[in-house]
Amino acid sequence: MRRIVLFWVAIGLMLMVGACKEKTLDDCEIDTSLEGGWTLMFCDGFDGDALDTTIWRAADQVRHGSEEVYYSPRPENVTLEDGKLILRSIETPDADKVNSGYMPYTSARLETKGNLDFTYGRIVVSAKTAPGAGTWPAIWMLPTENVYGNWPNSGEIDIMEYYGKRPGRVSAAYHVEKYNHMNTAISSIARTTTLANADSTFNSYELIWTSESLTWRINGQNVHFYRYNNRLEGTNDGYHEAWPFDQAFHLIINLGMGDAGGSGGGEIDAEALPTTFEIDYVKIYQIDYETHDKEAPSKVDYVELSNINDRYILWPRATDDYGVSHYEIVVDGILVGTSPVNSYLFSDTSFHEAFEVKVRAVDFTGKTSDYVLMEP
Ligand SMILES: [Ca+2]
Ligand SMILES: [Ca+2]
Repeated sequence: MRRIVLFWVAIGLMLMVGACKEKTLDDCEIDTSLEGGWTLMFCDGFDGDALDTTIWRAADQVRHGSEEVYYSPRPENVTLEDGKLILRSIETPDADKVNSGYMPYTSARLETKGNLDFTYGRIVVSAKTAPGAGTWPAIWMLPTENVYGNWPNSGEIDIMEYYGKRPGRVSAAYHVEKYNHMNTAISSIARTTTLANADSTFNSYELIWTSESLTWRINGQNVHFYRYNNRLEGTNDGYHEAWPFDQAFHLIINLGMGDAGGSGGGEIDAEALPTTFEIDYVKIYQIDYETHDKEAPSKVDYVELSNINDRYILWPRATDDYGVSHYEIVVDGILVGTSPVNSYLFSDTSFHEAFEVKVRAVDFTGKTSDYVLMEP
């Protein structure tokens, strides 16, 4: 897990504030920790003169799906203005139309892949979406390594998507192997929230990503929730078919345009251009376990063999003061595997012959519960 700990920044800011008391707080000085042990791990208030390219990589001459834009790192498309990150979609200048592969519009797409990859955390983004038919601004996350296979098997988390063709609403969603828009009703993986001022003012879009669940919030109100269900999932490929969210992910912020034939922005209203997707700040918190976590996890109530798959065992979740990292599965005294969720899929049924199969919970500081034996 990569951590960019900003304690030295906090100390520097405190000194700066002390030196010039008139200064108003900038975004990264506000709410530097949240209840529940959440500590600011990364913050960008976009207050400087130039985008921090050690974190944000701007796509260059890249098209995404059937969108009608090329993403560009040019200042016309991505810039900082008045403490805001501005992604701007414009009609492609005539000078750029010499290339036969040009798209009618250019826009911007930023990602943190390779620079800011993390597992679990609380991501808060203050954003104003881009008005105009055809816009498709999004704040989302993809896995940095496709450990469980290509999309959607390794997962996708959409913190916020907006469609200019239907203003006044925003959407939050997840995509995994078992549940995605190709095999599942979109209404069960995505939640749409009415937000009349989405494209006229800044709203707070938040994802609370723990080892157990995803919770989406807008302006502090829960709008969507997802977690692994060990009675329904994990029996075919293992837990990752429904919960691939135990790996490092990175952030993507882009202003998509068009995709008229697909599920995206739809037909573009050229009269609405240029249009901007604006970000006031991005904050990422993680729990400071070493400081806060004091208790070992509870032991699980029981461990049982599934009655639908004889390679699959399951148990109720353990509880912990700051969260369970994973479970350890031990067969006749040998650690055979770990699982971030409350089930485990064996590769074969030889464990049926074992003297004992037992499971214990481990928290993020390494404290462990007592073992519980699988019921005979
Ligand atoms: Ca700002
Ligand atoms: Ca604990």
